[in-house]
Amino acid sequence: MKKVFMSMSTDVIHGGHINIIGKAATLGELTVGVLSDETVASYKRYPLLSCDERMKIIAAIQGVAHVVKQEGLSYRDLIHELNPDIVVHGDDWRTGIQQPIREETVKLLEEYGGELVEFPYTVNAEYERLEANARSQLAMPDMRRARLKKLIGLKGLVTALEAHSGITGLIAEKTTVVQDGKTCQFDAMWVSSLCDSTAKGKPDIELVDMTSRFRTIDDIMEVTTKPIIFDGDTGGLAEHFVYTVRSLERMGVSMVIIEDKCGLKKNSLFGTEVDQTQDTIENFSEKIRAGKKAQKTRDFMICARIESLILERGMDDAIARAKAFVTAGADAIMIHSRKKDPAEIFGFLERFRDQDVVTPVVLVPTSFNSVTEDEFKRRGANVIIYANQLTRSGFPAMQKTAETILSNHRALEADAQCMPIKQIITLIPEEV
Ligand code: SPV
Ligand code: MG
Repeated sequence: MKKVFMSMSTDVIHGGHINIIGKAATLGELTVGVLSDETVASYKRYPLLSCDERMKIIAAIQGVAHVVKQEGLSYRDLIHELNPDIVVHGDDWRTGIQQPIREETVKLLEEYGGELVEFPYTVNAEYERLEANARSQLAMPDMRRARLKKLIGLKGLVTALEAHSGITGLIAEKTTVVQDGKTCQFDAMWVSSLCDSTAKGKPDIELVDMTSRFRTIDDIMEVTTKPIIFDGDTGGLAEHFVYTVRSLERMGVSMVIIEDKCGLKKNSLFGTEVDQTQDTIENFSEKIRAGKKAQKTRDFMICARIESLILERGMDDAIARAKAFVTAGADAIMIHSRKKDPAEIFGFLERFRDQDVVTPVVLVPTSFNSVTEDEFKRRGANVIIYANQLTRSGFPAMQKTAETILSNHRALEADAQCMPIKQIITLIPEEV
């Protein structure tokens, strides 16, 4: 009997899936690779059913002889392990994001005379409706809020990209790259005070008020489903912070990060070039305690951001603060540095992980940007925030276009720098 292999990512099983399984089973003994949660999350959307549950359901379908877990979109490992005579897939993967996976599979099969059998893919309107429904559920406050903690648990390390508007939110939501048989997407979005302020032409000094910051969150939330980490600056007075916590929770934000500074806050990347005051451990701990007490849901996270390295107060101070803030109830710690050399960040991670192996650590590698996500993960970090790169690339591009038009007294020369008009008018999907 021939060995047949196919792969499944779905958690919404419909007649089309049963049909393709039935057809595959007529070709031989069928093994189904069930995509891991992490793979489904980075390729499609966060799965509504866990991999274990999906494996149980698929194993019970008539025609399925075996189920195995498939890590990654690539068939490479399982083809090497199982040596199937036939791989079955719908013909929809000839184009789009799965095309390179198809090409790799064809090559792997050719190596030993295996065969690819493709069945015509049929669009199932009911499935499309359920899929759209599942997607919109992910955008609802309870689902969205809870997902950051789940993703940290699932992946160990998650990434967040800065978003300051609906369109930057869409970029963070949809950008996908296929690499080594894996799809890469950002896991979450960072609503940066620097970029939110910059987009409004204002300095990053807590001048843009909370109502306006919430409006930005709302713009992003309206068109996306991914979890949001909110830059809460200093959190303001503890008496005000409790209201911020409640509002963010209600909106479906997953985490607020507040920094242990007080008085007129300036952006950390100025370091000691400007006057900045660090809050006392006692005051800041009190603010964290007040926030945690105000919180209504289990999944919302308050992250304490430590500015000791930015303000050159030393590693001992940073470590003492981390300990105190976790004791006060902080769900995560963010350590910041503006040095290009990551040594002090690595030093912090080593010392912090000696005393605490569970509390997630958040990093914003704007200056120490040579380190890869894998290395940060190995050293004990859990959240990597790309805090300002869209703003820093988008605004210069606009400036250059403005200059090109001014210098030429017409727009012709600027056209090459612009997205074609056809593309811009179809860029925004009608439904998220
Ligand atoms: C922000 O993005 O607003 C931040 C990170 O707070 S940093 O600019 O590095 O301080
Ligand atoms: Mg900020």
